[in-house]
Formats: sequence, structure tokens, C-alpha cells
Amino acid sequence: MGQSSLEQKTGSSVRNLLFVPMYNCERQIPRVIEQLADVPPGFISEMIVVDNRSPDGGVAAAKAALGRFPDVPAKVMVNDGNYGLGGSHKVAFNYAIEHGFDNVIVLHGDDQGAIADLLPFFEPFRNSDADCLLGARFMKGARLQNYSLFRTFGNYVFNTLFSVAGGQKLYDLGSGLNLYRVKSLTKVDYLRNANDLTFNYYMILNTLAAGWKLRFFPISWREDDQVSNVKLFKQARRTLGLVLQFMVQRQHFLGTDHSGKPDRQYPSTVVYQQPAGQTR
Ligand SMILES: Nc1nc2c(ncn2[C@@H]2O[C@H](COP(=O)(O)OP(=O)(O)OP(=O)(O)O)[C@@H](O)[C@H]2O)c(=O)[nH]1
Ligand SMILES: [Mg+2]
Repeated sequence: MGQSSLEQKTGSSVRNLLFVPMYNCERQIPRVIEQLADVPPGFISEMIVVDNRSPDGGVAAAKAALGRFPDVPAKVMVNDGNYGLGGSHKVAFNYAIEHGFDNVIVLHGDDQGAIADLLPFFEPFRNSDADCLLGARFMKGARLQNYSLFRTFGNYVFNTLFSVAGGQKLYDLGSGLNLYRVKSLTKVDYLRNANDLTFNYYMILNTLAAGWKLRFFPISWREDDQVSNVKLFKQARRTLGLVLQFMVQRQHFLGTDHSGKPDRQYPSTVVYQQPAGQTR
């Protein structure tokens, strides 16, 4: 892709960290990394793939794919413990703060979303006072491919429930494509969020309570060779429990550490970086 107006406008002054959480996506991770070709050069200042100790060959596949984009600074990091999807967000948010990024973009490693969907909304977001830009699978303009009707229905129910709890319309509680302003992340205690797949639900309620301005944008979302790890009924029960707790015992909810990890430590090990020996 050539020099685009987006690149000219963003220049090198905006530093975007692309964070890809990965768990057992050996087959999909090369396609996710190849999405670097779909954004203007320089739009991503650095990419980190955070592997939550996958037993498959995801790390090797990620290294090989990143090697095809030698101009993009990148790291593959493996969590020192099993922190779940939420814990991997904590690794990445900490990294973004410590390294002075302006924004962190989350793109799930199982290749269901497309980072290109974010581009038209990036400049308006940057020039706004919004704190995050959340991909929405159930908003006008969104495109769902092969996503089960049952899961779509469940998402609508929870979106409605959370919208009532949050006092504003919420179009998605946790898609796999989101952007957070790093300055805003320093103002919320995201380490208290649960470490499992419900991390985003805690995030949305905590940030709403902190007065964040949330923006949503419609995304495409596909289900082809992915294996969903979501245990539907167990997760639905937990989600219902947490939103009810937020509604009836808000102060208690907000004051509780839901992570199950009171030491608040999320160390990870860099197993690959490019350019080689890069230290930042
Ligand atoms: N289950 C799980 N997923 C993780 C973990 N760390 C990172 N991930 C990634 O997080 C994403 C979420 O997993 P999925 O099982 O696909 O769940 P989902 O994406 O919420 O489900 P969809 O509604 O189909 O999008 C995947 O891209 C995983 O690769 C982890 O520890 N556990
Ligand atoms: Mg998924």
C-alpha cells in the first residue's frame, strides 16, 4: 500500500501498538500478521503477539510470519504463567504504558476480525475526546459471516442488559478488535478485571463507571476455521452474575479485585524480536 492520506495525517507522531493475544491459533496467526499489509506503512509502530502458553505451534508460526514484515518492529512474548485472555490484555496494557505508546489496538489472534475496518474511524477518534474505540459486531453496518444465530441472540440479550446497567447504548461488550487510548488506561485499574474471557465485560463496566467516553464502530466478523473456546452456558452465567452485581452492589463491584491474582504481577518473556537485538 502506498503513502496514504491517513499516513500523512498520522505521520510518525502517533504511536500505535498493535497487540495480538494468541492461544492455540497456529493456523490463523499467519493470516492475522499478514493483515499488516492492509494498513498504511507506519500506522503500526510496533506489534506484540502475546501467547498465553499455547501448546500448539503458534509461536513458531508467528515468528515465521513476522519475518515477512521485517520493517515492522515486533515481539512475540510468552506469558510466564497462565493469565488467560484478560491477563494477556494486562501484559499488553502495561507494555503500552511503559513504552509510551499513544494507542493500543487489540486484534484477536484467531483471525475473525480485520484491522482495516478500523482505519476510517481512526482520525475522527484521534481528534475526539473519546477514550476508546470498540469494534461492534451487532451495530448497523457490521457484517457477520457464519456467526451462529444462537450466539448472536445471546449477544443482543447481554448488550441490552449491560446497556441498562451502564446507562447508555452499548453495541458490543467485547469484540476482538478494539482501540484504547493509553493515557486513558493509566486512569483505570484494569488489573482488577477478571483474567478470563470475561475481561472485556469488567473493562466496559469499570471504564463506564470511571466516566470514559466509549465510541463504537461496525466491524466484519467471520467464523471459518476458528475453534471458539467460549463455554457458552458457563460464561453466560458468569456474565449475568457480574452485571447483576454491578447493578445492585456497584461500589462493592468496583472496589473488588476480580482477577484471582492479588499479586498483580503479569511477567512475560520475549521469545522473538525484530529487528534483532532491538531494545526499547
Ligand atoms: N480461550 C483463550 N483465548 C485466548 C487466551 N489468550 C488469548 N486468547 C485469544 O483470545 C481470543 C478469544 O477466544 P475465542 O474462543 O475465539 O472467543 P471469542 O473470540 O470471544 O468468541 P467469538 O464470539 O467467536 O469471537 C482468541 O483469538 C484466542 O487466541 C486464553 O488464555 N484463552
Ligand atoms: Mg474468537
